[in-house]
Amino acid sequence: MRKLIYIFLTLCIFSSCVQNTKTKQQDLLTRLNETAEKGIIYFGQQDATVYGHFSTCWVNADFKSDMSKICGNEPMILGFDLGGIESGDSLNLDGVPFSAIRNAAQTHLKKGGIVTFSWHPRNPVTLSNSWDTTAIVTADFEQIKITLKPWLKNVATFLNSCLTSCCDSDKNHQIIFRPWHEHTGWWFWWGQQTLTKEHYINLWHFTYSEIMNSLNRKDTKSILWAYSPNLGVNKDTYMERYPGDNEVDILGFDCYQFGADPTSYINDLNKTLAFMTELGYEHKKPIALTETGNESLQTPNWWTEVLLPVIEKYPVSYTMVWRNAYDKPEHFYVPFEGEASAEDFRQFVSNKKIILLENK
Ligand code: BMA
Repeated sequence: MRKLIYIFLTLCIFSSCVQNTKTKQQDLLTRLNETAEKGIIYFGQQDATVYGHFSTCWVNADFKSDMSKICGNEPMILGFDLGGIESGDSLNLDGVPFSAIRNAAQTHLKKGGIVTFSWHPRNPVTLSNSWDTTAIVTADFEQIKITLKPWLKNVATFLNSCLTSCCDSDKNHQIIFRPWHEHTGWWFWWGQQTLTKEHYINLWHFTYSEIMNSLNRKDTKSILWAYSPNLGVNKDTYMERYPGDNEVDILGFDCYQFGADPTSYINDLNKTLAFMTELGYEHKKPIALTETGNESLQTPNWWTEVLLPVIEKYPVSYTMVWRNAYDKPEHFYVPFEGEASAEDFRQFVSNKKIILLENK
């Protein structure tokens, strides 16, 4: 009898260890992959906890995000932009101190939230901004890589600083990095009008190896890489500049509704998410709507009648809307207090498929 009790207790201890290890090993990729099985979608916003419509956390001590003022919760996915880090600036391209970004990212990771970084770096030839597409076509690509090398080091140093000091020793925090986004458009210097397909893929490989080599924690994968073409692609053109399964973890897509009429947005989303669902199965990767929104929320009930009915049909792991600028009255994507779509937004986030941080 004693022996039986002993065996039983040993089994219990063993199974609880397995359980613990499983929880610890439940990495970000697993979380994103499981959303499809669970029928859930993580919801996100760019810069949500560092500023909102006419307020900033680094100036107001009592800052609360627009989202939490409207619905009591923060987004599960929190996006930030690293534009400016390449030159060692202390503020990013939208005037946000990198110290505030680091604090907000660490706070969010500790609470179990998911952090994603995009990067709008300067034009490496003219040193003007990302939207300056001049001088790239005629530049020597090897020279561009020489300029980018220390820039990438700065990115990796910042990512390391977000990941290391926030980590409990037994937790492997991870972040999503989404460089060279919307490259199927014409507006960035890394876009398809400026870089050849070979150069774009080469740029991705170079970025991947420079950053991976500079990470502090090499024992585990600290970064998931998201690839995100923009509106206007079909299944072939989506994959035309794909750098390969080894260097991409998430298949993303950036798509905005311009103006008040949602018709073409709905069509584009349906068309693209349908072939992305196939690509997700084929490449065994989660899919995500990495940037979306309707600036100034011009369509009534946009959340429950436009966005939700489309995304809930596909295995979208997360959807992230863009920022509520603190200094541009029209540039907002989530309602703030008193804004007309606040009630519709509350309804949207109360749908059990939509997951915010700590709300379910
Ligand atoms: C754009 C706009 C710009 C901003 C940029 C990077 O879509 O929001 O105002 O500078 O993203 O965040």
